[in-house]
Amino acid sequence: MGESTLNFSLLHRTCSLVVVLCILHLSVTLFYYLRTLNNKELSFVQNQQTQIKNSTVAPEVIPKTTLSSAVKNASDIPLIVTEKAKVLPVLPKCPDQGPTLVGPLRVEFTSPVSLELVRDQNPRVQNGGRFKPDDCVAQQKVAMIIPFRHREEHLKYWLHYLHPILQRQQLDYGVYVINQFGEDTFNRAKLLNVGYAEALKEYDYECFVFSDVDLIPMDDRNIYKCYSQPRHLSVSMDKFGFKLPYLQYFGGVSSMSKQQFLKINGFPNNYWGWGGEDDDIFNRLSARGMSISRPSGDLGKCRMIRHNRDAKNEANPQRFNRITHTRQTMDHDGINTLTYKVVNVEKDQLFTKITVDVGKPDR
Ligand SMILES: [Mn+2]
Repeated sequence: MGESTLNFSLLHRTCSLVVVLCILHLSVTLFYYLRTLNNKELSFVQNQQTQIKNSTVAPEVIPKTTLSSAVKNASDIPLIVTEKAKVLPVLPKCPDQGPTLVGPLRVEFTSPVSLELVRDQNPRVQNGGRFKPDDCVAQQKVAMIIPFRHREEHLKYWLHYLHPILQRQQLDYGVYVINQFGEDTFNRAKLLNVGYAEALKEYDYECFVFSDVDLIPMDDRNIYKCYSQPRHLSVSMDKFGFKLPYLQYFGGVSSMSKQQFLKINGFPNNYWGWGGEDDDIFNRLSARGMSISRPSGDLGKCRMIRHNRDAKNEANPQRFNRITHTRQTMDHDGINTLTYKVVNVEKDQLFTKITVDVGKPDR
C-alpha cells in the first residue's frame, strides 16, 4: 500500500514536470515567433540594402528615399545599417580624358586583320560589341551606328582600331552595324535612322555616333561622345588633305545626343545614292538654331580606307534640289516617318549586325 502511494506520487510529479516543460517550450516558441514578426520589417530593409549593394547603379542615382526610410525604420539596430552602408560601391564618374589615352595613333591598312584576333585582343568587349568601364561610371551611354553594305574588309579595320580606342575613352558603348538588305540603291541617312531606333530598343542610349565604316580616328583624345552642340568628329580627313572640305561639312563621323537628334526629326529618309544627306542634316541643325561643335584640326585627324565607289551608290542627281528644301521637308521626313523591316539580327562579340530592308526609291 505504502509503495503504491509512493509510486502514484512519483507519477504525479513526473506528469507535472512534463506539463511545466511543455509550457516552457510553448512560451519559448511563442517568444521567438513574435520576435520574428517584429523583425519582418527589419529584414525587408536589409533586403533592400543588399539589392543596392548588388546593383551596379552609380552612387548618385541610389534613391535617397529608400536609404533614409531604411535608416528610420531600423532605428533600433543602427549598427547593422551603418555596416551595410559602408559596403556600397562608390564608383567615381569617369574623367573627361581617361588616364590610358595615348594621343596620336599610327593607322595603316596594309596588313590584313582577322576578326578572331580582334576578339582575342578585346576580351572585355561583350556579346553584341558592348562595353562599359568597371572602375568608373561612364559619362555617357553611346551607340556607335555604322551604315553598311559589302564592306567586310573595312569593318574589320574599324573594329580592330576602334574597340581599343573606345575602351580607353571609358565609354558605355555598343556597336551597331546597319546592313542594307538587297541590291537596291544605298540609303545612308535612312540606315542611320534605323540604327538610332534599333539601338534604343536594346539599351537606354543617350548619345549616338554616326560613323562611316571606312573612317579611323588618328588620335584617341577625339572622344566619340556627345557635346552641348552636335559634333562633327572627322574634321581633318587624309582624303581632303587633312582639311575641312567646306565649313558646313558634316559627313564622315558625327555625334548627336538623343535630344539633339529628336530636335531635327532625325535624318532624311529619301536621299538615295551618294551625297547630299550630310548637307541636309547640316541644314536641319541650322534650321533648329544649333551649331556644329568640332575638335581641333590636329585632334580630329582621321584616315579613310581607299576604295572605289560602290555599285548601287551612284551620285544622287536629286541632291542639289533636295538640300534647298530641307526647311520645308524636315518635319514630315525623318524619324517620325521612318518605316523599315528587320531581316536579320546577328550578334558577334564585336558588333550587332542588323540587316534591314529600307525599300527603294519611288519611281
Ligand atoms: Mn568612303
